[in-house]
Amino acid sequence: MSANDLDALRKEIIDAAAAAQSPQALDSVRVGALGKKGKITERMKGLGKLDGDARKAAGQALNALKNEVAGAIEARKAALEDAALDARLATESIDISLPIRAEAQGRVHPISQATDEVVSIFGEMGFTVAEGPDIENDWYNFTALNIPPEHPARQMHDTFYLAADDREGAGGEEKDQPGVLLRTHTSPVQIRTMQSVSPPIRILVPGRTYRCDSDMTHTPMFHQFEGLVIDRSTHMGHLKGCLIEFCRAYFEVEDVPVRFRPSHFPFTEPSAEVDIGCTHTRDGIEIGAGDDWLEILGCGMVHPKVLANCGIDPEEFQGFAFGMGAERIAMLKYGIPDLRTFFDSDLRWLRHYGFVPLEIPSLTGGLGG
Ligand code: 2NL
Repeated sequence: MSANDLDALRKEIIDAAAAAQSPQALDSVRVGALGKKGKITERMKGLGKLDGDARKAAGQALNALKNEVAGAIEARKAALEDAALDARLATESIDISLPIRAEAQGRVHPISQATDEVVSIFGEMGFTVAEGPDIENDWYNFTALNIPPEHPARQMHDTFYLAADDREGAGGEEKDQPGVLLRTHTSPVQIRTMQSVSPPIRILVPGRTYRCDSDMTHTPMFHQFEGLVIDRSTHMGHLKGCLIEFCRAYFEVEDVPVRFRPSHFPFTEPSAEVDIGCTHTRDGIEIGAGDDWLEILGCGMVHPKVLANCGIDPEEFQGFAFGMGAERIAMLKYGIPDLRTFFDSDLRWLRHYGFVPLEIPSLTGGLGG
């Protein structure tokens, strides 16, 4: 094997590597030169036939050639990979100077907007949000709340009871267990919270609720916000301060008149309904000073029996609770005249009454609406 021979082989392999246009083609060049039956490998095998100094010289020359060829193949491989990456990046490039398209399209539903606003107001006062299941049983929805068995709310025509066959895992012993229902208020969430965490408690509970009722002013599914505060010395003054502050923040009228009117709920004692001042105008209702009153929420001091039902000692702790209809307070603030339109999924309605997503309500940034 002459030096000329080796030079020719070197040129042949290095030219082939440089000409390879793909990793596969390059690998064929590698196998043809350095593989088990490759041209360099075959020549290495032939070294055994030589002897002494000739073998040593030829071995060194072949080794040098092998290293040089391997280096050239590696370099070509890196170049091919770079080129492939450049090509991919070129096809995947995006023009970040284009305007965002979705911004002008989507709208936040007034119920979501009202929820964000109410959560933000009570959040500022130290409340956290609590949630729970829509499917409940009559202990959590009624019994724990001191609502007696003969109470009208428990009747079939006021509450959606689940037929045994519709229940998860129906059959067996569960089939005989009565009173699985769709919650008629969010209060079961407060019951579950009182059972599982020890006071002090300060929670706001937004959520869907269900009643077997459908006409101009009632829909079978609607939304509520309820709140619960429990501590050692929570009293009626805290209830009043908290709810007056809420009315002012939510309706964004600093001196809106607020009136507490005695009322009755089985789960609170004493109980009250809260009205705010308003004027009826040609265009609808204006919130603020005026000679009319508008009922917006119910509240009271949690009944000692309700505390005891949840394992809280009424001698040691007391607290207040409140509840309001989400659709109702959204209609009042945003001037939406008809409850039923909330559930029509009409995009023209949503474009009119909906909110721009990036304007997130906060007390400092403005609640919007
Ligand atoms: C209304 C009145 C109210 C409550 C809800 C409540 C919950 C527990 C204990 C005591 Cl666990 N009370 N919730 C209290 C008073 C009134 O809602 O008019 N809602 C639309």
